[in-house]
Amino acid sequence: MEIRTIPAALNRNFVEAEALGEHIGRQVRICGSVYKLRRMSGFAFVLLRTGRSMVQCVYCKEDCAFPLEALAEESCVAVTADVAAEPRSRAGYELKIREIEVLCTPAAPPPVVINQKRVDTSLDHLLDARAATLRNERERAIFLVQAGLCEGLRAFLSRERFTEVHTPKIVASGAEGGANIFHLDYFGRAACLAQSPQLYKQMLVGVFGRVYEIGPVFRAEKHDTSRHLNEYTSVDLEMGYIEGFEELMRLETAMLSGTLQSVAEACGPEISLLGASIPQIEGIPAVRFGEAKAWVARALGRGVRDPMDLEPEEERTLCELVQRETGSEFVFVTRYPSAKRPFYAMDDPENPAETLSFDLLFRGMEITTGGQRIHDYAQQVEKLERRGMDASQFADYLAAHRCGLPPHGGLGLGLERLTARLLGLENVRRAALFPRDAGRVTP
Ligand code: AMO
Repeated sequence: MEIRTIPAALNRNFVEAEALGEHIGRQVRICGSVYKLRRMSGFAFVLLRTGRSMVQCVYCKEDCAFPLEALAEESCVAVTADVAAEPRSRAGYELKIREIEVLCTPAAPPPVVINQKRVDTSLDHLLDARAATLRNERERAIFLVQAGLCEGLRAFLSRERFTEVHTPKIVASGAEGGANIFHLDYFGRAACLAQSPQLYKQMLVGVFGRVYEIGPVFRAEKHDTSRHLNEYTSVDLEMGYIEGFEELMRLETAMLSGTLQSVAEACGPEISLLGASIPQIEGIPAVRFGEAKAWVARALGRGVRDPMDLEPEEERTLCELVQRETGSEFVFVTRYPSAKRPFYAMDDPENPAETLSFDLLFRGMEITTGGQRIHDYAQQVEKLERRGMDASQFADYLAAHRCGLPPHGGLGLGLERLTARLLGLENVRRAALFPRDAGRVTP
């Protein structure tokens, strides 16, 4: 029997596109997909799509034995090329193709043209043909920026000593109430898909002090809107030993400030390709819910409607007013009515009709909900009972309170909404790789 040791080394024979500048004057092998073939007189440009970049190569019949006619767009290839200094090119070098090895030829061309500036089709078709349309440079850039956001968030939270956790998505009951719960038959028992990691992240505050999770959550939204998905990625955090809910708003301000700065640095080419502007955050203004409602009603020239929540139009108007007044594209709305917030929200002891909570709006839309939670066992049981809820249904959650929990709070931020607002995408579906809505479970 032969036993082999696999070394912990990544000595690949291919040069990464991002490192090509270090190879000027040498011959390299590079792999990627043929994004675009542009035939000129006497030569051709072969644009390769690699993991994160587009690499332009030059093909001349005299230098390369491979017949260009045999090369189809979207073929996966390994190219051997000379890296030559070229001051006229933006990269500062040019790749002269010497050999092309085709690793896979597509069985058919993409169902829609993907190698133009934009994919010229309807939103539905864009989403139906995702395997192809995500290959478009702009569509892909959205998700490179989204990955950059997650990287920035993780770096910030890990620096602030938050522990990353992974909580179950198959759960026994809803954490957020409301009608938008997906019910499941779990081997004959009733279960559902997690609406949020809320109850678990609170339980884990008793263990780790500070936790975060970036993961999928599920909401059975029946309405077809441009801001709701049925499965979205929630950036959740929970922090113990807070001295008030404003500490959470400061934390979110610092987190977004640091994350957007790191995204601007890491994703410069994608951001400019998408024509997005990344705000610099030094501080975020905050207004009280009641005052925001009145301000918006005045601006819209009507009375206050739905005194419990902000309507989408009101969120847009409020953002415009705040931006005009302060220059900020973000605004915190604080102290939402207790009647509108879930059972775990801490009411203001001075005014129990209000919660010690907030939403964060960005460019006209809510992207975050957060607040302080009830940490005292008797108080939490009392609030559940006051709402006519059965405390025994929450025994596992309440076990954490029973064992003692520090004063704590946290927030949940919708990753797709943040991405969409940041990149100026009208529909949140554009910021989900494979969105789930009432009419869509494929691809
Ligand atoms: P909430 O239910 O307000 O709060 O959700 C938090 C954030 O998640 C995003 N969001 C959605 N994004 C896309 N599609 C949806 N259907 C959808 N629903 C919500 C929004 C929203 O601001 N447990 C609390 C958070 C907390 O207090 O920690 C919660 O889930 O951006």
